[in-house]
Amino acid sequence: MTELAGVPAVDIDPFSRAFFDDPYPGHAQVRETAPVVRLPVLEAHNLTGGRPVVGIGRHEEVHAVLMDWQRFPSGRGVGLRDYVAHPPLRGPGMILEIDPPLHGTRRAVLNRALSPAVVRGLRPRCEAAAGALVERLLDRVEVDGIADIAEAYPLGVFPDARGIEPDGRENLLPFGNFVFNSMGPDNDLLADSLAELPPLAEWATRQSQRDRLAPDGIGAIIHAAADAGEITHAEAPLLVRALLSAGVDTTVNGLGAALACLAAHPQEWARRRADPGLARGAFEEAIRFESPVQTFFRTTGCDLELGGATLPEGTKVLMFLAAATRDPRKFAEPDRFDITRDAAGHVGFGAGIHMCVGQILARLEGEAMLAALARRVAR
Ligand code: OVP
Repeated sequence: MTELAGVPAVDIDPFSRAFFDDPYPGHAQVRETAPVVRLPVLEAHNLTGGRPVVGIGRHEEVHAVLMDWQRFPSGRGVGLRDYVAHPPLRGPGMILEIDPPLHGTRRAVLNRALSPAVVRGLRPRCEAAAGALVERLLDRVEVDGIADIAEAYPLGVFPDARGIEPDGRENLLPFGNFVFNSMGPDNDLLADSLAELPPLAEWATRQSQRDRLAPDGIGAIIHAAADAGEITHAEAPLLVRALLSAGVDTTVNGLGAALACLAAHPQEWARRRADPGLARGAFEEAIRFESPVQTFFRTTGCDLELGGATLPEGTKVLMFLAAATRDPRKFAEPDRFDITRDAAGHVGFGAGIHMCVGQILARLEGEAMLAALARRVAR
């Protein structure tokens, strides 16, 4: 492995169960050690053609890398694998791992499929579903916030919006799990996911064909773009499928984060209940506080300098989004959950050309669920 002058190593495995169970000390270590740190545990997996793997946890560098797709492209994979040497474990990343100009063509279609107008049309259904779920749960002695709300709600609402049939929805969570596990090294989490993958992938592909989709859903809008010649008929089902990869785990994590934060901070929940005007801020602060997507990689496209470090072409750069959203250089008292703070500029939805294309729908789901709870649940 090449030397990287002046770049200190941090000895963490950010894709291990132990790290996921308590990521905060590791985030602080990456963020406070240096603007750029070396991650030897990830280098040892030999998935980067012998090139370095570094991590960044400060808002300044994470934001700069997100904004700079020319020097930090996504096309060599946003996981640890450098696709130059190690082919993707799943079909081509249709948008997440595509650089301009092709990225822009596909993004324009998804922007329209998930536009404010489309999401506005979904609002009544989302609100009704949230209200109905809360009414059902009120009869129960005990409610598991993750299984019964954070998972149950998006699993009901999102596939409906996208327009898939009810059978096989139990595949959505393990499929999303696989997608995110595929970003890390070859560890036990990925092995478990790969073992159950074949029927899941087949199901997801089948659900993305035009004849399986509701005629008035988000999926149908994407297929219509192929009729208009914006994208090809081969690309359309793959882009529809990407919504299954990207839209489920993320909203489950976001909603779960919001519930966990508001349960742990009863005074913030009381403020939210008293003032529906805080709906937007409460969900946004939860996204800042926990960052439903914890990390993504970029790959340096040339020799370059970042945060005082000189990095060779082909370096994998792990952006710790969840560390950057708690960077005290950017947010005062970052470990305080405060639904009235200005959370703008957090990178929980990313930034730049790849910034979350589903964020309007994600906010609708989060705000609708919290509103339904606020009306009926005191603590
Ligand atoms: C959070 C995301 C996540 C996983 C997969 C994809 C996108 C995809 O486009 O395949 S964004």
